[in-house]
This record gives sequence, structure tokens and C-alpha cells, in this order.
Amino acid sequence: MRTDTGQIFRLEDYRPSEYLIPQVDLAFRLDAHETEVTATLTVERRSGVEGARPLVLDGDGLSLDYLLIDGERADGSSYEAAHDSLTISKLPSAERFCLTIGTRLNPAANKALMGLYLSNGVFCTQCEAEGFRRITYFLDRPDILSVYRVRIEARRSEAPLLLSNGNPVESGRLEDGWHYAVWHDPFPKPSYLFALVAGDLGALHDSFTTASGRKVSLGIYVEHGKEARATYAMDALKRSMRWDEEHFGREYDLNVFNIVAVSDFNMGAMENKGLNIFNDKYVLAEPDTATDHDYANIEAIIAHEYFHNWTGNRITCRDWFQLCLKEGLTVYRDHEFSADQRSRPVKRIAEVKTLKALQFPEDQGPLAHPVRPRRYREINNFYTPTVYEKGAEVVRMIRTILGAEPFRAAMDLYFDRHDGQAVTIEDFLACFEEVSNHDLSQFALWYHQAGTPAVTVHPHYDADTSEYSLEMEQFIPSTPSETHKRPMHIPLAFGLLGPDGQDIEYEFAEGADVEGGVIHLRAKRHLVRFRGVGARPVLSINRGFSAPINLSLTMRQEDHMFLARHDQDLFSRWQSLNWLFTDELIRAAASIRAGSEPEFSAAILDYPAAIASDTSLEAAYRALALTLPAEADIAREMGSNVDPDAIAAARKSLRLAIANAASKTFMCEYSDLADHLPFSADAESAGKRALRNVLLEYLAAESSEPSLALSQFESAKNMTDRAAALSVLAHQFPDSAAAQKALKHFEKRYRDNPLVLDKWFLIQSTIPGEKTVDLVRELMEHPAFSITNPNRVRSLIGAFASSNQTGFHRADGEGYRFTAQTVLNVEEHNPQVAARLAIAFRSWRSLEKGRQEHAREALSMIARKRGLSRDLNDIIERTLA
Ligand code: B3K
Ligand code: ZN
Repeated sequence: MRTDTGQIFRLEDYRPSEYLIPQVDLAFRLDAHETEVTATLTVERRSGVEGARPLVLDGDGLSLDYLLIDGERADGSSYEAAHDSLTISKLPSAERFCLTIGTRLNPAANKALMGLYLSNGVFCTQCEAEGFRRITYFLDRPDILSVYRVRIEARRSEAPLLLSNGNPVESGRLEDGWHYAVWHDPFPKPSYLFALVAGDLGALHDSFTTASGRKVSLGIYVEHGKEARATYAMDALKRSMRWDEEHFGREYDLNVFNIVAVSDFNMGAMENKGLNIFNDKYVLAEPDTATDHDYANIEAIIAHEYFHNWTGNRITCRDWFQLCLKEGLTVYRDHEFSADQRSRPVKRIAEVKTLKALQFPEDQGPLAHPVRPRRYREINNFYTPTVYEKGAEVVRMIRTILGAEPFRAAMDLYFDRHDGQAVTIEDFLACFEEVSNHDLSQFALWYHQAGTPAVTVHPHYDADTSEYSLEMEQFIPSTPSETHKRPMHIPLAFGLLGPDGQDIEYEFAEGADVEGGVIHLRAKRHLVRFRGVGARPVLSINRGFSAPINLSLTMRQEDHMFLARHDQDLFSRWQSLNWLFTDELIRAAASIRAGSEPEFSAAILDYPAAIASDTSLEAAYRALALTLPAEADIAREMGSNVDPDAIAAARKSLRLAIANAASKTFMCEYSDLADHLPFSADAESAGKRALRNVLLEYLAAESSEPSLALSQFESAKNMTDRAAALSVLAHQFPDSAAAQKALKHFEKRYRDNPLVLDKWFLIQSTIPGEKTVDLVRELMEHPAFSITNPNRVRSLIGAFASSNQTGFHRADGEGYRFTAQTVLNVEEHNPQVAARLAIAFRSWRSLEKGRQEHAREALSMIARKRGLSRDLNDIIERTLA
């Protein structure tokens, strides 16, 4: 394990490397316990570099077997080999020379799942961000681009399949039951995109013909017997390839594209050139085992990794500070893809829900950092919602500001100008500025300034003068090590609704920095005046969530309700309704804390029945509109002195009040939506299931008994309906015989399918209430649980800590103590996954005093442990700071 040395990496310290490595030849002789790696590097001095400077290669936990310089064994005085570096001081004087480096690895012992490791008997690699240095000594930084040739040797019986990046060159048999394959990737790439897979896997094959007529062989490799479960992923891949051609003019560039699903993986997937490696959770799906949510995730992640081929691989990052250059942009691209494949408003709502649930708390807490950070201790801790999700929002804002055509023209310029390079955010922004003649210097603050901007808007209508005005103000909150903030360029899409609910035409009197229905807020304060407005309009602002801000709008509840009913922008209708629910819930939680019964306004209780039966709206949209803000959403909006028990009670009582008011309509809709057709994973069918399952939650609450959920559980023909029913049973009736029976039945039915058992773990770890911490402890002893498998850990411990508001935040601190101890246990094998788990504590200062103290104690307990990994120490120190 790499312990923390306290070293901090700074953007301003970036220097181009003095040496380049244009060519890499790798040879692997694979063995579970002793793999031999021979790396032959062609090294060049960058012009102008003196011959005498030593070459320092990165390593991580390596020991050098031998070193040859231009084919001659190097003598001990010319280099110094350590676990984390190889320094070669006596180098040939020629501009170009060759190093041959021998290392030996133990893949079976690698539980950190970085570098070369074994997952279920399959050799696989993960090199981003700094895993390549666990394989061989190298200039392991993204601006070193090399052409790779890879030879893999393995025992045929162990690994009939041998894959690496690029195109296959040759393969054949060797002595003693061994065989080999050679791969060549003609596109220069950084080491983080290197990949190797060797094992005994089944395959699904297909092909794709690109727009220019080139045939590409596609392969998805999975465990034997699971090939059929990869058909949806294959279809998603082909749709992604076509979409990128049609929307960004990007064609695939190799003869083969392979995807391998492995069961031990630290994150979702990895975009290695021509050889994507996936967490099997995001490949395998069939109706009996995958929910609609799983299908949508598979589609999005397959697309995301494929889109990286251009945004990330062909054009990569100069250094890790530029991570959003590839991640934010690629998330934006996968969002657009999913919006085109499914429903645009539904997709937008889902994106904003995720952004607010994951990125807003990060931006408002101790781990806040700019979309392009300026410093890091452990880069793996910066694969964050800010870099990914907010990074995507920033790209979306560029498109809003420029308009669709200039945006596309600037993207074309970016691809054209920087193909084959490792570049920066400045290079990216320059393309948009050049094509559009917009000055984006103020806009660039979105990359450099952390914190969610708060925008207040005071509308005012003067009937005597027929003038309507908007007084606007922006405020950027302080974030760690950044107190002085500059005003940002905030594009706010808007409309004014007349009394008939339609958008009115407007004319400006003042402050008209407005283009195509977007107000460009640039100054700290801004006044917009409209003239000739005959009747008081209702303002709809930040339509489509055009800017990732916290909006505070002084507006009456009736106006929010008016927007919820009439706004032409479906996203904004949802936003208004969500605002109304949140407001009710915050007030209800305060009443509960004060010891009184919550009361809800009649308008709020009446509206849900109308939504449920409004067939002019898609079912998926209705499902989202009827979903109450999650407990964590309410906590985030409260911001301080949070009492999760009061929030949970408030949410439960609003759910019941709505259910009581709407039960007849809900029951009719629930019955009408019953699905008699064969399963289809398409968005429309999924939407109907989503709506029906939201209604089930209300109906179960209203009846206060489990029979409806149990009957759905027993008759369900797909995993979406089965898991939803199980979750209602377990969460609303945890002590009932029905819930226990259903849980047992589910466990038995899926005992051989770890991915489905993850759902079983997750449903139980998120049962509300103080008893769940003991249940989670107990489930850690279940034979299907393994502390070294990241999917198991995330389903049981991760879900408990990040989603179980009344369990994790148990008032006596037991949820925190348990999580902290488990984080330490996980860290012994896998520091990256442990650091991720610890993020659950990030909002601890917003809690009420008692819980704050318990959380601080638990964090300090972790901090006291000697020899913490760099990953975990970084998170804990920043969280406690
Ligand atoms: N680029 C990878 C993430 C790598 C994470 C390293 N800790 C997957 C993705 O974003 O596409
Ligand atoms: Zn990515």
C-alpha cells in the first residue's frame, strides 16, 4: 500500500518531460504469481535537453529484475532502482536510445485492482490514473504518447483468449502448452490507456460498418454462459458508434473494438484504446436479472467509454489537472446520446437530480474543488462529480452561449487541430472563442472557481407603468482555500408566462443582455426591465437548468404551482413542483423537531392525482414528478442543523398525506399500467414500470399493509418490478412476515448471481432506521459477501453510508463508527475503494450538534491510524480541515 508522504502536486509546477518515449514494446509471460514483464522503450531526448540529465521513471511497488541500455546490461553505477522510481544517470549520448526493463509481478496478490491483477481467474489491467507504473517503470504521465506493440504469452489452458489494444498482428502456439498473441496499436497513446486481458471467456461477436465503409469487428467478452446477457450492451455499442458519426462526425479508427466484462473492478468502466474493460454490472443484462435502471446505465456507460475514443484517447489530457477536458466533455456527450435515445426532458431531470445529489454537496462541503483543480495529493480522489457532472454542465453552458451550430463548428476545429495531442482546457476554450468570436475569459471561471453560485431573483410588476423587472444578484460562496470569488457568466434561460399559461412576447427597457431567451448574468447585480407587459407575468427561469446554480426566487407558492401546471418547459415544471415539495418537507421537518404534527397545503395534496392521470405526459415524466425529494435532498436544501430522523418522518408523513388524498386515482392507474406484453427494455415500457412502481410506494403506505407489494413481488415477470416490490416490502414493512419471506425467496432464487445479490444487499442496507447497522454487520458474514470485491462493498457498505439517512446517521453515532471501522478494513486491500466510502462523511458539518460530534470522533479514529494510504489520508484530512 502506498502510504501518504504529504506530497502535493500543483498545476503551476507542470513542465514538459525532458524525454519522450515514442515506441513501447511490451512482452508479458503471464503467471498468476510470477508474471514476467519485459518493456523495451525507445527513448528520445526532447530537443534542447542536455545529455547529462538523469532519466527518472515512475514505479509503484516494483522491483527491477534487470536493465539493458541499448541492449547491454547496465552496471549498478549507472542507475538506481527503488520501488517507486528508476533513476538512470548514465545514458548514451545519442538523441535516441533504447532501454529494456525487466520486472516481475504477482497479479494474484494484487487486491488494489490497479496495474495487472486477476479477477475470477482472468488477467486484466487498470492503468488510469497511475496504474501503469505498477507494471513497469515508465514516464507514467498523460503527455507521454507512445505507439505500443504488445506480445502476450500464456498457458493455453488458462488463457485461450489474449487481448490488448489496437489491431491483432499475429498469434501462435509455443512449447509446453503455451501460446502467444501480438497486438499493435498505431495510435500514439498515454500509458493510462494501455490494457491487457487474458483468460478463458465467452464472446459475443458482431460488426459495424463505419460511415466511410470500413468494417469493424466488435467483440464483447464475458464469463462462459453469459454471452446472451451481452446483447443489449452490443446494441448500445452500435448505436453509440452511429450516433458519434451523426452528431460529432467522429468515426471509429481501428479494425477491432473489444469490450471485456470483469467482476472485480474499482469503478464503472475504462476506455482503454480499442479494449474497453468494464465492471460486469455495466455489461450484463437480461429482463430477469437487470432493472430498467441497469439497462439505462449500460447504454450510457457503453456510450461514454466509446465516446472517449475521440474525447480522451485521440485527444488526451496534458496533465491530470485537465481531467475534465476528457471527462466533463465525454459525460456531456453521453448525456446528449441518452437524451436522443430516450426522452430529452426525462433525461434532463435525471441529470439534474444526480448533479444536485452528488455534486452540490461536494461543492458545498470540505471536498469542494474547481472543475479544473489546481492541486492534488492523490489524483484518484479527483474522479469526482465536480470533474464529471459539473464538467459536463460547463460544456452544456458553452453550447447554450454559442448556439448549436457554432458549438459543433468549434468541436470540429478542436478535433482537427488537436488530434494526436495532449492538451489543456485553455486549448479547448480557444476553439470556441475562435469560431464564435465570443470572449470566454469570464466564462472560464466555471473551470477555475469552486462553489455553487447562488443567484437571487426578485421579480416586480408595476401595473401602472406596465413594467416588469427582475433584480438579480449572484454570490459565490467561499470554498476551501478560496475566499475571494469573482462574478461569473451565468446563462439563464427564461420565459414569462401570461395568465393563459403561454409564454408572452417581451420588449426590453433596460439590461437587455439577452439572446434567444437567455439572460446573461455577468455582473454581481443586474437589473432587467421589460416594458409593455399588460398583466403580471409569472417568471420561469433557469429553464432546462441552463446553469448549475442554487436559485432563490421570491415568488408566491401559487406562482410555483402555476409553473408546475403550465410551463412549456417540462424540466421547469418538474423543478417548480420539486421546489414546492421541498418547501413543504422542510417546514414539516421543523414542526416535527418542535414536537408538533406537520400540516400540508391542500394544493400540494391535490395535484399528484392530476399528474398521475395526465396522459399528455410521458409515464416516465409522471414517475419523476410524483417522486418526493429524497431525504438527502431535503437535508442538502436545509444546509445546517440537519436532523435526519425529523426529515425521514416529514417525508413519510407527506407521502402518506398524498397517498390518502390520491389513493383512488393511484389505484386505477396502478391497475391500468399492469404490463401484459412481453418485456421490452425501451424507454416507454421502462417509463410505465417506473410510474407503476412509484404508485406502489404510495399505495403501500396508504394501506399500511404489505399485500399489494407482496402480490407484485410474486407475480413480477422482470427484475424492475420484482426489486421495486421487494424494496417496498423491506423498507415499509421490515418486520413483516411478507418482507422476510420475499427476502428469503429472492436470496434463494439468485444465490448464484452475485450481481443480483448486490440488489438484495442494497435493499437491506438501505432499510430505514437504527436497526440496520446490525443487519449490515450480519450481512457482511453472508457467504456471497466479500470485502475485496468493490461491487459487494458498494452495495452493502457504500449504499448504507451514502443512502441510508436514518441508519448511517443514527443519533448515537453507531452508524459512523461502523462505517469508519469498515473503511479501515477495506483500506487494507483497496485504498481507492476505501477513500470512496469515506466520502459519505463529507457533509458532517451540516448535521445537528450531537451527530456532528459523533461524526468527528469517527473521522478522527481513522485519522489516528498510522500509515494511512495516500488515498484515504487525503480524503480524511480534507474532510476534517
Ligand atoms: N476514465 C475512467 C475512470 C478512471 C478512474 C481512475 N480512478 C472511466 C471513465 O470515466 O470513463
Ligand atoms: Zn470517462
